Amino acid sequence: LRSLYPRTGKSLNIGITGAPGSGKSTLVDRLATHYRDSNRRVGIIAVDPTSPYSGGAILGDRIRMKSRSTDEGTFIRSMATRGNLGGIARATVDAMLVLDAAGFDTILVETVGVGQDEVDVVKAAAVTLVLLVPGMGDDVQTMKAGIMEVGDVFVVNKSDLPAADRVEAEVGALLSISNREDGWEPRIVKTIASEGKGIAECAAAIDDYMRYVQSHSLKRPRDIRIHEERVLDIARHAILKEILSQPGASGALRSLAARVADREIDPYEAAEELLRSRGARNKE
Ligand SMILES: Nc1nc2c(ncn2[C@@H]2O[C@H](COP(=O)(O)OP(=O)(O)O)[C@@H](O)[C@H]2O)c(=O)[nH]1
Ligand SMILES: [Mg+2]
Repeated sequence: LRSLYPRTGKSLNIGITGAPGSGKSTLVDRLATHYRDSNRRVGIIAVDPTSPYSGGAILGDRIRMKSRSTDEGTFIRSMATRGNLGGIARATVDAMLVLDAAGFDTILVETVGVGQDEVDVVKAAAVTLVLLVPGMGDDVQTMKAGIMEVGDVFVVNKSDLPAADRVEAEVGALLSISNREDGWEPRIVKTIASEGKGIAECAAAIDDYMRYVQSHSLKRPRDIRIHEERVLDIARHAILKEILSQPGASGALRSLAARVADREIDPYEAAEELLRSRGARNKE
């Protein structure tokens, strides 16, 4: 990644998030086709919450995206989330960098918008699509709980189903009371991904946002914010790794934890102790 890094920064990274079954893979496949038609090289990364060994969801995604898988201008990579400490977000961003360096100018990242990991992933994208579908009552609820802020474009997919208009109105109402720091008013587009309807409108909304970012000089501040997070994340990880790789570290952690469990010390004290072991070594 160090040697690749100077070659990165050229791709348009698009995050797509939404509940399982909302049609993310279907939309990604259609968007990929749309971009391929204008000769862009498309990288696709699917972050799936189920392990490839138990759920088979990854194979499912690959099969569903089959129309793309024989095309040289498309690369599909699935990432399994195996519950490691924020590792998936880092690994996903790394995968985006590799595709970027390899000349994929458009990268679509599909994540299930649930955990912090997924939110971290979409925060690293230049533009984020939030998928909603009619008939999932708590979706709008979920948006209030945080996904609202990450959406630059809201996609009401499965607009062939009744109540799509209502979802659109609800999202619109919610958006009208939120006010974004950057002044962008998120677009709402209706799609029927399974029939390829609304895809051009969706791509146009993405373009609109990117133009807005460009014309309001938002790109650099946003990039800096993204990279601040990333540097912190890598540093945090490195510190933990350093502490836990010291000889006897796991034993020391175990006995600290036992003392916390016995109410001998509190967890904050224990954490400080753990950090001190690192400070001591650095002085040596
Ligand atoms: N009725 C309808 N079904 C759709 C639409 N888009 C996707 N689907 C179906 O919804 C199911 C889940 O789609 P998928 O793309 O796998 O969702 P994901 O879990 O969010 O990636 C599949 O059976 C799709 O064919 C749509 O616009 N309308
Ligand atoms: Mg999917």
